[in-house]
Amino acid sequence: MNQPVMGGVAAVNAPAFVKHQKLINWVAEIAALTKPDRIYWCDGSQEEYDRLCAEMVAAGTMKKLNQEKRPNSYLACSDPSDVARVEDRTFICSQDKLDAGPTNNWTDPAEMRKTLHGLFDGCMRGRTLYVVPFSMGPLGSPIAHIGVELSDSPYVAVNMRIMTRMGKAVYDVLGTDGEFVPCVHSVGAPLAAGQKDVAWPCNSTKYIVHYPETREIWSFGSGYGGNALLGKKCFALRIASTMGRDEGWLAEHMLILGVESPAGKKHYVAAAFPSACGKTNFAMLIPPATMGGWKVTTIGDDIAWIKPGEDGRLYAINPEAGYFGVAPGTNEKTNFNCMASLRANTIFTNVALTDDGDVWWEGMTKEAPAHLIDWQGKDWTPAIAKESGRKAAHPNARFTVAATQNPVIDSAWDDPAGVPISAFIFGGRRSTTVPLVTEARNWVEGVYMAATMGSETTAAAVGQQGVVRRDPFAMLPFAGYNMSDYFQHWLNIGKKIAASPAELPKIYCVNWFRTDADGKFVWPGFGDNMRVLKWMLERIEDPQGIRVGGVEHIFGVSPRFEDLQWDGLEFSRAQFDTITSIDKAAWAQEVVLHTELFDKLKHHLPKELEAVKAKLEKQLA
Ligand code: O2Y
Ligand code: MN
Repeated sequence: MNQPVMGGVAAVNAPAFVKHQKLINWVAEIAALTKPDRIYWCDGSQEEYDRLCAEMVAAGTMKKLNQEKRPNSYLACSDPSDVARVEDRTFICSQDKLDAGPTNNWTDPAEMRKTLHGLFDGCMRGRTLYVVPFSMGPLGSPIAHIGVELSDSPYVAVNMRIMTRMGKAVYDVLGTDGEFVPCVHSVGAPLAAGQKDVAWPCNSTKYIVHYPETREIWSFGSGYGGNALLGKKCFALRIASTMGRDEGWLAEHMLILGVESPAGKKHYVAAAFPSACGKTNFAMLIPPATMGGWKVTTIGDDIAWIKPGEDGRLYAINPEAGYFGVAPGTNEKTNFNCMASLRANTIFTNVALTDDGDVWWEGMTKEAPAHLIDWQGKDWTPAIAKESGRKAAHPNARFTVAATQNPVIDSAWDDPAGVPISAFIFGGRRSTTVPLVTEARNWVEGVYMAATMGSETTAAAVGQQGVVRRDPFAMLPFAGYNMSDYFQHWLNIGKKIAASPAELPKIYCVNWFRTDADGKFVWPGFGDNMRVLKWMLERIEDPQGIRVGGVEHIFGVSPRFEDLQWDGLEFSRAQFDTITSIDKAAWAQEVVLHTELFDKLKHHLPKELEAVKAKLEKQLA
């Protein structure tokens, strides 16, 4: 249990189940720096989870929701200044600035260590240091890796229990000398003796720091999401991508889904989309019944770790064990399976509270309730919203829920061996230019598609709306090293598979967001995306395109109208043309933007990608 302060230093008192002396020494070292009042070693039990939640309810950090309506669920509301990932405060502190590349913030590691030492000195005074052991990926899987997060936030401890395999069993895998990624997190709000705490402690100074060479993560000042749950973006993408580069595997911002044909043939695909492109919806898609018995199951909704297997194929795991999804816009129509997942055992953050103790967010129901308490604790009515534009839920409000609550979880989601990947899909939000779906003619062309991917900004992000931003591989904020080296790594993986007996996965580029002359989306999306998935999978089964056709254009191969199954959907040839046409003038402008990106990334930019661009330019000339 909580350990008392002895002579100003909290006793480490590691439990008997911790046999890793280096870990115990590291906890002692961080405690000596941060000076918490107590050290608590998490065991990951349900009893512990319930107790920490009860303590947060007593402290005003969380509210317990109506047990009848939302059993064992909680609402936490953050400080209004601490509501999202802070990309401008996120640093990749490699020894050499060039290794971080032009798309990351960089500071010399020695200088950053000095700054952080100052900030972390005494930053946990008056608080408990929670030792949170976690596995990213199934415990003991050859694709999984272990981390230990030291945090002064009980909210982090309970969220990490949902988002990762967290608890005692991790120590069995670690043994006496196993490797782990050390993650240090503080909300940066020490308490003086007798000082009353606030509901959501945080600090206006924020640092989310990665040292790729030593594989360390240090986070200060925020208690929110990707800034604080360090297994997710910090470890599973930024640090893991550098591990993947060094060890020959991939850490990607990708969902993984299983697709089974009516004949019972199953494939797994991994798909990368920038935020606000419906990734969680795609991962839990319900195929139209009229298509005759296709099934989609979820392995993961956000991150994939992918390693070459002995047979040369790529095998993927979801390193996470839960979903930290955006609540606004989610409803029974957009994502039935997600709503079903949220019926119980869920932590909601920054959504609104109904008068009967349940949750609500914009888009959850057609009609808003007559009265709510909004995410900032203020009275909210539809009339107030109309007058002030004030949202009941923050646009980045989230739910944290265990993957096992998803009714369409794939039976292999926890398989330590991972699942073989048949295709990679890359998509952005583009109202023009990019066709509904394009198959790359080869691996290099597919890597080019992913590298040059762009997406229009939405209201969900700060800044100008509708502007196309390049987001290579949907990894812009998450690549832990130089983006050009990352492209090269993808090319190298392709060469490695090509040299093995295995088939290379096919690569596709999709765009669900083409609009008509009135600015309305033409493609219905959601479940109907199954029609596109079906075309891809049939092409994979028929690589020569003998039975499943397509038409070749400057960018790759796209289906003709007659190549997609239309049962149950009224969709005209003219509509199809609107979302698949290639406008050469628009493509000429598009390639100018590719050139701008390549100019920015010119250090180590692979020649193969420049060659694909040159070929495109030649075709457009
Ligand atoms: O705002 C945050 O901290 C969450 S960001 C996030 C959460 C879940 C999945 N993806 C993302 C993302 O930014 O890509
Ligand atoms: Mn994401």
